Amino acid sequence: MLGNPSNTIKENLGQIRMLRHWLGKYHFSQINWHLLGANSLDVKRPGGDYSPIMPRNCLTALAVLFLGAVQLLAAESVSPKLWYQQPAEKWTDALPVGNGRLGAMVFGGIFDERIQFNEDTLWKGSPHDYVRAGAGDSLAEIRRLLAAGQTKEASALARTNFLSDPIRQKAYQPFGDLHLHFPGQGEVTDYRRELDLDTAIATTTFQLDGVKYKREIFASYPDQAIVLHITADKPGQISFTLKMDSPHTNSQTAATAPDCLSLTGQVETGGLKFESCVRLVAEGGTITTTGNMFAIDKANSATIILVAATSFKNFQDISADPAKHCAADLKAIAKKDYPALLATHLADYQKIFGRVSLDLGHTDAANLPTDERLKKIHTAGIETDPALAALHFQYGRYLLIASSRPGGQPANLQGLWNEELNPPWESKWTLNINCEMNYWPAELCNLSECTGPLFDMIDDLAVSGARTAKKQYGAHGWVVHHNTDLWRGTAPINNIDGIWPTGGAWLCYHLWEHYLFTGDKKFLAHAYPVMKSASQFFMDTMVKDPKTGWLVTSPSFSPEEGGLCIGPTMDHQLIRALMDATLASSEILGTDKKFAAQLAAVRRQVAPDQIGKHGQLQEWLEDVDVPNNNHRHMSPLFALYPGAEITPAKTNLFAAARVLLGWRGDGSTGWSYAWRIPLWARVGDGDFALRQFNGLLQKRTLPNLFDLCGPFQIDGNFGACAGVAEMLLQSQQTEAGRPDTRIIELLPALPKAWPDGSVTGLCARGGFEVDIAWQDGKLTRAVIRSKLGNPCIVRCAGKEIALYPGKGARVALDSQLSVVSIR
Ligand code: FUC
Repeated sequence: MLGNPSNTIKENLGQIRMLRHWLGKYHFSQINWHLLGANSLDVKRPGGDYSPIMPRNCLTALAVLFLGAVQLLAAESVSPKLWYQQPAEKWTDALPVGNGRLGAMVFGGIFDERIQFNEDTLWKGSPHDYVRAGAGDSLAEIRRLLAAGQTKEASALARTNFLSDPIRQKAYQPFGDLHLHFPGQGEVTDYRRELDLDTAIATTTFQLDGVKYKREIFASYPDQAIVLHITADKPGQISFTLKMDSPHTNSQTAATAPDCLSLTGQVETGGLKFESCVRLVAEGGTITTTGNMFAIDKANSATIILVAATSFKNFQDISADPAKHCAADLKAIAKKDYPALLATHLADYQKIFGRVSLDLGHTDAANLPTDERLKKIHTAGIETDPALAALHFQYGRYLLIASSRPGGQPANLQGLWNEELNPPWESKWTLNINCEMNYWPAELCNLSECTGPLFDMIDDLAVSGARTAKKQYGAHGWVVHHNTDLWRGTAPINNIDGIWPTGGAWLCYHLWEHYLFTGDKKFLAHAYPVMKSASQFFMDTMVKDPKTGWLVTSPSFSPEEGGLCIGPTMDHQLIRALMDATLASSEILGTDKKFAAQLAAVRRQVAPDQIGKHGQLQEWLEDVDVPNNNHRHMSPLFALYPGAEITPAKTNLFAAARVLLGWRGDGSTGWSYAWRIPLWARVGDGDFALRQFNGLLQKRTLPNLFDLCGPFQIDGNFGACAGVAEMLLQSQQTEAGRPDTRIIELLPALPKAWPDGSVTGLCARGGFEVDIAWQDGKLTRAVIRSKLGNPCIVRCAGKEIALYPGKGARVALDSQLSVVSIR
């Protein structure tokens, strides 16, 4: 290996990324990674840091770069980038940046640049309890009618008396736009617009009249600001005007200082107030401020810093002062110049993003702009461009980092990015698949901290959901139905398909999964009361099915399929998962023995999954499934994925789940394609999983690789990301009778189209990080790093090995799963 022999691949890649950035004017996009030793899997340090500072490491990298530049590979850079040869025409062509709270869509216009931005607490409405007065009074009658088979009457009563007030929840809002106008005309050459996933920087470059222009934009999490930097390769060439406005009618922009513009407004009377401030720093030239506009003339460079805030404090309090928030954010970075802002951003972002690499091979298609690659695979299929599959996977990880960081709101239906006052489904959190799907990649794809906002929301829902449990069901505990918004609405909304009481049970599954992946007992101690309270709701509200004696939910709905009903399969799968997690937690934490005994008694009575007359896993209590029903929701398959109750060890149920999965066929909406990917991976069929991924890319993906439900909806990006990881690594099973011994399955569903490749840094339950390399469809090498010191069984292609790695140990395995080294 070149340079310092103790350097690892990740460190080398980190150096290259940093150096490429520092030397941005050179195009070192094509590097012989072989020279870096990237064909080995000798990864020393999980989650290795990439220092933003140049010194020692860069000398090594410089040497490597020099040699690498001499021997260029034919394929496009390993560095994952989306890039285009023309500006965005539509919002859905623009490129997203985000720091979890602030997001922006960058159009890359030449003479007119638009940067549309969001802040994740700007919503319609105000603190509100959505429970309809007297809703609880109808519960007994709705149940009676359902039990008597009078579904129509039960539905009519539920529709008028049981749904929320108002019937719809509130919508996520756009915040504002920056408009930059650059005087000039003429023919532009060498135009390029890109989003570099290694740096989270969107860059626009072009030449005009012999001058090379460059605009870079990123959203910094540590500095809570969006930063735009404009440069040219000749002095005095930067002239433009800058305006800021908002689609909200009650809003205005004014200059508040010679270098500051501020936009203030209110969404609606009594609603959220908002403010955003832009500070402009120019090197050379002049700045004039006229009313609501800056004019910059003949500067050498310019840096624009945008901060934004609303009056949202929490879901029950909107008395915050957005002006104060903005002022504090600007003050905190007042002394930082552009290189300092950039270094802080890169150090923060790359530490998270750089934990996972994926190489599925390259074809010539990788040299094309992203939109052309997407067009090409419409006819040729994703198997002709495996690097696009890897790019889409890494884009999913990028989007989660950009839309979900601790302290912010969880990624909503559009993540963080929304330009519409009336976005589809209010761009809120739909809990009967979509919000959960957003978080599927979090643990497995080494982005564990991105779950923070989801867990904060669950804490809120346990509060607002306790009100709904009490008023609407007369029950202890908490409940949330199929949607929630900024005001943490928990009552059933929209129509009778909103009467689905297991949203909270599904959310709690993420708490438990977080523990399984991290082993964090402090976290579990915090999560336990929330899981316990969610369990209490079902202990109080499940009813006895007179025919079988099982405990079932009533009223409920199998997500968006059939009608109002008693006991859909998914409900019981979710409730069993919740109760099992609560029981396991109480044991791990050594707490609540008496409650655990009561819960265990209830758990034993919850309706089991059933196999119907066609050999299918039933969707409902009755055996009424219609063969080949290919509904977009895969609800009764929760227990196969993301749940873990149905495994190959449960032979009959596994076979029945496989029948239902086959019936469901191909996806339709983006997220429905995406859900099918990990499901097919869980039954070990990589080719069919890839077929779903292919469908998603061919039919439900925009030029900027955003997922489409019908309109843009981000869940499919995340579901596919998790699905690809699930094709390469699974850890949902434990050894029989040994719940502390994880089975780590390598390449459980590798498609034929990806014969050669490698992945590093995926996570397995039990506290492991895993690297895998394969050739000709067969494992060549794997590395298991243990973070917690748990035992595990590593399986691949019918072979297995039991490992007892100590905490911090790194075990390298060969193609036969024999141990090569232990460190
Ligand atoms: C679920 C889906 C719809 C859509 C909506 C936001 O209700 O069934 O297709 O994705 O969420």
